Amino acid sequence: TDNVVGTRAQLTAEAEEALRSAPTTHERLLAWVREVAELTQPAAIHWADGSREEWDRLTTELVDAGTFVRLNEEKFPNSFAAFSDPEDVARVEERTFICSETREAAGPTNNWMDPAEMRGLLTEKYRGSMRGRTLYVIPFVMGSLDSHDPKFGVELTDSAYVVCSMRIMATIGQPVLDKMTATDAFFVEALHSLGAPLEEGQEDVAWPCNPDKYIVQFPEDRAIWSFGSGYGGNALLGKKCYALRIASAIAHDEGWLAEHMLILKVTDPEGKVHYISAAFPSACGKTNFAMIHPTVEGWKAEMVGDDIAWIRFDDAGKPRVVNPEAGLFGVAPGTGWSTNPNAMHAVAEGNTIFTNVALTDDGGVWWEGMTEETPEHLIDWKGQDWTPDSGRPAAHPNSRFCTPIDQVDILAPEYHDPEGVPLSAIVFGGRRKTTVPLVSQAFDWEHGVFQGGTLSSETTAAAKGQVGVVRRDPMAMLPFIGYNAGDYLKHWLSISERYGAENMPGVFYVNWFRRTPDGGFAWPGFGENSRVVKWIVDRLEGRAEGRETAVGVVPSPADLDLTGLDAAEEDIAAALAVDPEEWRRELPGIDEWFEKIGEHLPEEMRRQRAALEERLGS
Ligand code: GTP
Ligand code: SPV
Ligand code: MN
Repeated sequence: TDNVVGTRAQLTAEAEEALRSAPTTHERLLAWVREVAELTQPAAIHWADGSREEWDRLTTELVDAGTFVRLNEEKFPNSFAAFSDPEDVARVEERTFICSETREAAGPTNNWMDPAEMRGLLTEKYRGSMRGRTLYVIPFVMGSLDSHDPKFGVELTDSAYVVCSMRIMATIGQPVLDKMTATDAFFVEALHSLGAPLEEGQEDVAWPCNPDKYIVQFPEDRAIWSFGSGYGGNALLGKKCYALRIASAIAHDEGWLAEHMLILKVTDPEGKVHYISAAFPSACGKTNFAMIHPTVEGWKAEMVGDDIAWIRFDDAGKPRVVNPEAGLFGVAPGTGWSTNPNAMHAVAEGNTIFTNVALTDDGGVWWEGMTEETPEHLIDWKGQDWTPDSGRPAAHPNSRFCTPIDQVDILAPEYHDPEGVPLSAIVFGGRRKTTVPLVSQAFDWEHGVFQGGTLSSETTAAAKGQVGVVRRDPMAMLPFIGYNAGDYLKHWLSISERYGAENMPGVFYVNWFRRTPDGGFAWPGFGENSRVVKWIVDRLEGRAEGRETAVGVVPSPADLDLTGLDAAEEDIAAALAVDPEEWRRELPGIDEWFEKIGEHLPEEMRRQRAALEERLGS
């Protein structure tokens, strides 16, 4: 490969030996590892086999290094807490780049730099960046290794925390490498360095990173270069970088969809099964919805995925969806025994890495919303003593649990099906205090693409930057589209032409976050969202009513099963309201968004916008 340019330096004897005795004969991989090692100058190279022994060794090393705190074995077996640099706590969108050949291909919503220029710039950053550290080679596959077309990747990283986290989030190690080698498979090159070389005798810090961060995707080359951050989607490169940004570019070329969606299996009281995907922006309720504990009688929910969905179409044009991940990287705050017991059970099984939560005095973890009662004393995520009157959160708002998916009691067995599950409906959703009703059904596919393409949501702590600002977030993919956003909307529209309108899933749009005048949530959310799920499935089955509004078909309170719901009638009415006046005030925001997309905006989107205005009247 010619991906890393510049002068070569010698490897350490240990690194040379690791290359000589490599557990693969995959030539491109061997050449690339050598090239990266010569550039980054690690003290050693380690081929991750994904074994339990390797996990035990690395977690012990991380405890010794001060990166991990081993939790109380009785409460959280084989589990650890990590605390990041306070400047490295979330995705960094302003430092994320789509380096396609042309600026136009990246489009107006992505940061762009000429790929050759970026490679040149980053090559200098990577030069010597792994000195004193180990270069870990992590072969991984997104989705099943038994898929007809396994999507391989190899992450090269100098972070043992990343190796341990990737072991939870993806299928990694020797079996993956063996299949890659035997089939001489293509793999996505995913290079990651903390950018914190250790000089001779220099003492390490608990969370090495670099203030100068780059999260770079080269969509044409299907390559990822990440530098400077050790956190979440910036560093676990199989997740957002590969399974969304790179995969969305692959999906565009191959005629499928790589989306920021959970996958939920719903069984109705007659035993009929539907699979539903839902796209909500970061920290807007995907994991919670995926693990919903239904309150409505006779309905059963199971989880297939909580963050990413790959939707392909079979020979008959029917959509089938897989979750390419093997773990959950879930928002801790707000996840508790009352709101999400399924998640709590999963993490309580152990084998979990917590990052930026608070520590309890008995060696456990705590975060806001975990329990009804607040502990009297904690060590907060910054390592400070904390009491309920400290006046600051104990856990960082983007603190996370990283847990194997098979610890979820309600994991649907079909999660393991390499070709996925049939898809009945797509749900879009955002976090809006006003305007957007609890649920609406799109009139047709094109209207659904308009709903998704103009989705709006208040920003959250999942990305660095201001929180609570309303922004357009098409299909909840704004930070994850690996190419031009206008072409992305065109691609969505083309799916129906390509596979047949009759094969398209139903499209719905939800908002769990509408407020009442007193500032509270109009809808109780969480398990009560099952009432909305019931309405969605009943609409698909042609057995629920709704009224046509300007923004889609919306249930009246009488159309929802509200049996046993503890909520005031006026709050429910407020959650379901469609106020044409409020919606007319949305139009300038939509226009601004379309302006931003520019020339590549499909004409159909303008037609939909005009039709909405007409339905709203004046
Ligand atoms: P990412 O993993 O960052 O993509 O986030 P996510 O979309 O998986 O969001 P998650 O389910 O973790 O929820 C984020 C926050 O929203 C948590 O604090 C939840 O407690 C809260 N939340 C989730 N569902 C609901 C709901 O139905 N109502 C209300 N009021 N809050 C919710
Ligand atoms: C998100 O921000 O949507 C996440 C967290 O799921 S991260 O993996 O860091 O992107
Ligand atoms: Mn999540």
